[in-house]
Amino acid sequence: MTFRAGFVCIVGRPNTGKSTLINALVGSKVAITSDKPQTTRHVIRGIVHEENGQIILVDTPGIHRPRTLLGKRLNELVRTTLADVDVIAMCFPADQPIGPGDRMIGVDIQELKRSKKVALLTKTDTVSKDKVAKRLMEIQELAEKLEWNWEHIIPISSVKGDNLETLKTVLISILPLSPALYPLGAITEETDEALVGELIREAALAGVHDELPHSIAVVIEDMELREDKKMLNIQAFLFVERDSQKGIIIGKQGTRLKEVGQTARLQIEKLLGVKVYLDLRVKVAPDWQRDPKQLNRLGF
Ligand SMILES: Nc1nc2c(ncn2[C@@H]2O[C@H](COP(=O)(O)OP(=O)(O)OP(=O)(O)O)[C@@H](O)[C@H]2O)c(=O)[nH]1
Ligand SMILES: [Mg+2]
Repeated sequence: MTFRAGFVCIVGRPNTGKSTLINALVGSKVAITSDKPQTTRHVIRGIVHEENGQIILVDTPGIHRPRTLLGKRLNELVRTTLADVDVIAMCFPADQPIGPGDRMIGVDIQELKRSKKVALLTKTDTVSKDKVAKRLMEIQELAEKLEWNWEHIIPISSVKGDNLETLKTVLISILPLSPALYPLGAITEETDEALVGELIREAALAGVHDELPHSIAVVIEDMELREDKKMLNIQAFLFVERDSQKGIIIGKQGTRLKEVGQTARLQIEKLLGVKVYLDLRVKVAPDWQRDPKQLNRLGF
């Protein structure tokens, strides 16, 4: 039997279902998701192990027209990540028309001759069969306009699990012949600390609106098992950009922050299999999304 392995970079506009897809394919939550655009802010690898191959999925921030230095850095991060993968899989959500944002990404990936290109029509559970057919045509037309070809165009639903097995088979079939690149059973390279920080951010994103989701950043200040090894102590800071946002995050008499802490704690306990004590505090880092110094400090 032949064995294939390699890197598949998942790209697309914000909110197109990239991270949800990665979690569904890996079968475990390696990337946080939300209904707010620009949820993913780092490159995250998720590894799929099959009998005849290994797919290293690379999740990326959604490419968008940047309005802050953070946005600019995230776009640059995607472009450097893209340069070095075997397959580029671009996501188009079935519930939205193809627009200028997609064409901009199309132009970007057109130049990357070395990698094979696959189009994924995501969220097919949200539209009718007719709509799916129409979108598939539009995706084909986009490539024709840019004078290149999709290796495959595959409609999927990560939520329903539709076509995910087919997608795995297709992806392996176009990866290079190679021995496994990661040990069996490894599903991500993220450190526990990074995963914990993201779970806290995910909990904080739920239920906030407008500009606030973008303004949230989480830093794990300390993470240590208690001496009896029965409890993990975590101290974390939740950064926002303004005092008014701090008030919203904390909520009346601290109720919102408490909810965020509880949701995050349960998720962390599930992930790490140990009881958690979470000390979560809110801090203001004025305009951190636009401030190079603050961005560096927060790891961007
Ligand atoms: N109905 C439905 N919703 C989906 C599906 N896949 C993703 N979603 C929803 O779409 C929203 C965005 O999903 P994400 O996976 O966070 O999107 P993303 O492309 O990673 O977004 P960014 O990281 O911001 O670029 C979330 O609310 C998901 O629950 C799907 O197959 N069906
Ligand atoms: Mg994402």
